[in-house]
Amino acid sequence: SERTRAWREDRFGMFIHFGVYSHLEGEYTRPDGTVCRDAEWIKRQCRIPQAEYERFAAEFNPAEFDAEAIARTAKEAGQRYIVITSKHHDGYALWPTKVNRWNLRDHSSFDKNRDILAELKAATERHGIKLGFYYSIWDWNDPDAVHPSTFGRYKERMYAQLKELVDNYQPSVFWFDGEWSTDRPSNPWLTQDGEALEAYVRTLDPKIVVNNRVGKRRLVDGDTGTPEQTIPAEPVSGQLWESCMTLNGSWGYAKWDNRWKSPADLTRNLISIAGRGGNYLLNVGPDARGRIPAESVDRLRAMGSWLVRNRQA
Ligand code: JFZ
Repeated sequence: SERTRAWREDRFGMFIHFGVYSHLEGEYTRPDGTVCRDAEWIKRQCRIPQAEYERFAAEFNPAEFDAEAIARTAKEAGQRYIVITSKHHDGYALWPTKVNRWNLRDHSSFDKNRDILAELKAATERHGIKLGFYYSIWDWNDPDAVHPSTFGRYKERMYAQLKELVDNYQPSVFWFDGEWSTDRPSNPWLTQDGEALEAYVRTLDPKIVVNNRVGKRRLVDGDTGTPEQTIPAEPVSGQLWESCMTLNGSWGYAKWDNRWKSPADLTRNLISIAGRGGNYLLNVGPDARGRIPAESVDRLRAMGSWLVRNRQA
C-alpha cells in the first residue's frame, strides 16, 4: 500500500530499549545481598517491590543521552529508521506525558528541560531517518490495566498517550507489544480491542505503519508481521515483515551480557532478511547514563562499512 511503500524500502532499522530498567543495568541486589539478573523485565523477574522500583526511577538520570550521536550511528550503520520504547511493560513513559506522573520528566533525576523523544525527533530529521515508537499495551504500573472491570479506564489513558505521541512527535511507526499480556486471563486482549486500537491509530494519522502486535497477529492485523530473534525460512506471503533481534542476548542494557554477535553474523542476517523481502530491526540498549555501549556502536559501524564497500548503502 501507499502507507508501507517507503517502510518496505527502509530495510534496516535501529530498535532502542530504554527506560527505568536501564538504570539498574541488568542487576538487582536484594536486601539480603543476593543478586538477581535480568534486563527490561527486571522488575517482574526479580520481584522488585513497587516502592523500590519507584526509588530507582527517582534516581534515573540519563544525562549523556545524545540523540545526535545515536542518529549519526544509525546513519553510519545504513539504518533508515529508529524505533524506541516510548513505554515498556513497566509503564514508564520516556516523554512528559500529561496522563500520569510515571515518566522521565516527573519521576527521575533528569534535567526537567529535556525531552529525549523531542531530541531524537530533531536529530533523526536532520539525518533523514524516520522515528517510530514501541508502545506496550501491557502495563504493570496502572492498577486499572489488570482488572477487566476497570480496563476501559486504562484504555482511555492509553489512547490519550498515543494521541500525545502523534501530536508531539509525528511518528512514522507504532510498534505495539504486550497484547499477549498474562495478567488478564479472564479478559485477555480481544480481537476487537486490537481492531479498535488499529482504527484509532488510523484516525490519529493514517500514514503511520503499525505492526501486527496491535491485535492477534493475523494477516489482517496491522501492516507488518514481527518474527522475533528469527528469520522466517520462506518469504511470508500476504504481509510485510520485520525481524527484530538483539546485538547480544538482551533488549535492555545488561552490563554482564557479553554474548555479542559477530559483525559477520549480523551482516549475514541483514542480507538474508533483505533477500527474503523483510526488514531488520536491530536492537541497542543504552546504559544508565543513556550511552549506547561501545560494543554495539562498533558492530553497527562494521555493518555500515560492509554496506558501503558493497554499494548497498
Ligand atoms: C517482547 C517484550 O516482552 C520484550 O521485553 C522485548 O521488548 C521484545 C521486543 O518484545 O517480548 C516478546 C514478545 C513476543 C514474543 C516473545 C517475546 N513471542 O511472540 O514469542
